[in-house]
Amino acid sequence: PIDPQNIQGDILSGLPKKTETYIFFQISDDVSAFRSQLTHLVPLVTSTAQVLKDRDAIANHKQSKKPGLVEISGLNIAFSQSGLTKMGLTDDVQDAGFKAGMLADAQALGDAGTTANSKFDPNWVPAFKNPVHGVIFLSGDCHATVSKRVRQVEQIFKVGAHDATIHEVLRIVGDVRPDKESGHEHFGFLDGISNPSVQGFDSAPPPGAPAQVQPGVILLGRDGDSVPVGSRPSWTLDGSFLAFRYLFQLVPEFNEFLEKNPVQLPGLTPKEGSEFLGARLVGRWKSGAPLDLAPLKDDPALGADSQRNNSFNYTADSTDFTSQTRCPFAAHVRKTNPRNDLKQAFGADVAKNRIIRRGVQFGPELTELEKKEKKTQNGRGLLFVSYQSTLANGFQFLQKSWANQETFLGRAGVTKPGLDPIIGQSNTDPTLREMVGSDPDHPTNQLKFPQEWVVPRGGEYFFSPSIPALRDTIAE
Ligand code: N7H
Repeated sequence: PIDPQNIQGDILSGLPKKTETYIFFQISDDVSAFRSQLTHLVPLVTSTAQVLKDRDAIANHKQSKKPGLVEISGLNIAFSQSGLTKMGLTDDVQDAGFKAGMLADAQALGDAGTTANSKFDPNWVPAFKNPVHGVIFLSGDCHATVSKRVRQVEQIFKVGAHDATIHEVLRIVGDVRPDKESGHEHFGFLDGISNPSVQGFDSAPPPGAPAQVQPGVILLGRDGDSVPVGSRPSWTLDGSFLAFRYLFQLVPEFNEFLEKNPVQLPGLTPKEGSEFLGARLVGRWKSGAPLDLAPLKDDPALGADSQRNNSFNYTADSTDFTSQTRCPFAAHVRKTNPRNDLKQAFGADVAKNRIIRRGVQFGPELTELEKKEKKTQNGRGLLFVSYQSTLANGFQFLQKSWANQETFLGRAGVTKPGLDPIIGQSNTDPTLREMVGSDPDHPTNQLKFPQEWVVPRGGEYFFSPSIPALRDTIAE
């Protein structure tokens, strides 16, 4: 059975956070000093068991109606293949994507870039174009709490001293958005609603919601892992691959597109038509209410109700599989989790392609100038994190085989639903950025996108080891 003491807290529960600092680092050449100092970090690594306790404390505090937030902090650590290799951990974890790293995958992911001497160079920030050995991320209720934790980490690895054992290559601070926008990503949509419920850990999902997945879809070495149990190195048990993406969002530009292209239905004002278009692109309204259950009008009570807001399967009526009346086939949430569509089309189960999404927003709220000029002036977006036991079934598959494929998931009458309007991308043919189905009354009308609104600027594939593996195998 799964022991919550052994698993890093972000994977199955998600570190509770208002803010989160990511420290991307390289390990110095004094690898043995690094590995011995790591023994001091291990006790600070937040387990799943600790997160469950922290969540109880947060719930009790809320009930007590005391002001402010409970002081809570969390810390997790993950390594890339180059980091494991640097430490001499060269046994084969059996994941081709992880071993090659994200930089080698950038072109295949569709990231924009240039090619010189047949070498692809993505438009990424420099830090991710060089080896990043690992990431330590620290979460908390406020910046002061996280800063205290950051200082502990810096002391452990002697950051700033001549014999520092880590060299920080990039630090990114993510912040949950303020007030009413809390939990909403920068385009304004409630996020973090649909994550797979894991057998042996989560309680049963509400009726109508997707079935539980086997733990091995997320955790290596558990039932449901696509690599036969027992054939990966034993220290990888209960670890998970962490795909990190540094995604910038062009919010005023996205808003302007919605403004200029409202869905025209009788009775809708232009403003309502624009909101409707946004919902058609995402598959949910800003409140979180899914189009499959609320096809014509937002239903904020539905969006906020965790017992109902994920209880759909694109099977609302028997004809729905071939109809886009309720939800476009290309809508972001339908592309990245087609739920029952896969069974209808191929008799296939979507379970092995589920990912657990964590991550947090970064960057400031829109300024008045940005609103007025409809042009991004400040970097903002999503620090995307997903967990899966096989990258080729999880993040890589969702991005390459679903979001970026205009033919997915074609069906009667609609052979090319188009790209995922939010994250779909093509670096070979930019004119591919289009979809059909945005207008429920004219489901074959094409809608062309003048640009991308989500711009990847880097990332890496990491491995988040179990706590016993950190203690007994990686630290020494
Ligand atoms: Fe997506 N968005 O605001 O439009 N995403 N996403 N995502 N996403 C989801 O259902 C968004 C990205 C998935 O189970 C919601 O929890 C943005 C990447 C998956 O029904 C919203 C960005 C990948 C789901 C957004 C972004 C995914 C999902 C609805 C980038 C993987 C669950 C909330 C800046 C390759 C689908 C919810 C399901 C949901 C948005 C990135 C995947 C609002 C802005 C890179 C699997």
